[in-house]
Amino acid sequence: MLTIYSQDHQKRDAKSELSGGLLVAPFEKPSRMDFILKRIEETTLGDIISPSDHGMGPILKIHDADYVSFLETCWDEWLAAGNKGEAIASSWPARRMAQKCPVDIDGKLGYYSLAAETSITQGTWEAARASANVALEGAHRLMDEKAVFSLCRPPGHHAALDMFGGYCFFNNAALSAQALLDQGARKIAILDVDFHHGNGTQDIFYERDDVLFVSLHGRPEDEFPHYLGYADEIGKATGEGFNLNLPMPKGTGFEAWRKMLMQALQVISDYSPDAVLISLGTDTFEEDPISSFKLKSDDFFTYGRDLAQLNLPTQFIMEGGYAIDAIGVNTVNVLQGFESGANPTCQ
Ligand code: SP5
Ligand code: ZN
Repeated sequence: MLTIYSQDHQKRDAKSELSGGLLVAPFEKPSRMDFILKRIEETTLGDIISPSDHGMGPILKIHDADYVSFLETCWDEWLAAGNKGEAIASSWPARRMAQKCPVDIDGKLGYYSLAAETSITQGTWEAARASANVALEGAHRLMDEKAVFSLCRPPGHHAALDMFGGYCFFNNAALSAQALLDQGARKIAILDVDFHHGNGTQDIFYERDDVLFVSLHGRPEDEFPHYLGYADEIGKATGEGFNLNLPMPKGTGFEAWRKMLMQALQVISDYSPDAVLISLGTDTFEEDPISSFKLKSDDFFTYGRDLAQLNLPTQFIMEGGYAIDAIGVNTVNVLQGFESGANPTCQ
């Protein structure tokens, strides 16, 4: 399988994440990529290529232009205001307050964010742009390849039209889905297997029927992003019936998770899309430090093989996964499982 990767992700190297009342070293860190790359090389999964620059056009089809400008200038504005640490939101336009973007940088940070754990730092913009290019290059390559792996960092599925958070800035899966439609696809399915609900992806396509969004995740009663991901969110207007949430309780193991996956695969298959995008977070792993499902390393191979049953052009887009020692094996197991299912004779 072809991998698309840019080392510019390293420019996102935040020092602080608000967690448990402390500023800790972020879970979403550059070395995640090193472990995945090492495993790709060990297993000779396939070539690794760099993306070309796809420009701002595709990004502005998904994200609000003022939000994009905010991401580009946030760090400079934060420094110009005399701040010493990383840019972190500390107040929000909550219920019954005006939903107007202020001029002040503290006001803007709250306006354009959905969580405080994600700081904006020098280099975040460049890394987010590179990650978007990795996704967009994958969409482009999917014309010739049956399956591609966009090794995106920073991740994307929490990012919405005009909000960052959950370690995400641009919604890489949404960018790719739109690019595939613009290349001539009629319908795209996005299957989000990250432990967390893909609130950004859901929101972006909530009123559309040309992108089906299906998500398996920790239920919002228990887990981040807390305020979206319920089973009764089924889409709206033209999009009604094209959003499926499959929330699961803490402690969910592979048997129960795989049953939900089978349900997801049936719904995707019935939709008969031209391609499927997998928002691939491997934070469902039993040892993940911020999640509560119980998948084991071998389970990732098994479900990768299950995904091949769809028999569709497939783009894997990297999302979360924070158990650093196992992230390489778990992630590449999905890809190898997929290949074993796609080519059952060449195991
Ligand atoms: C892409 C992705 O996986 N983003 C996840 C962002 C989660 N951020 C908030 C996590 C809060 C977790 N608190 C867990 C406490 C465990 N003891
Ligand atoms: Zn996640």
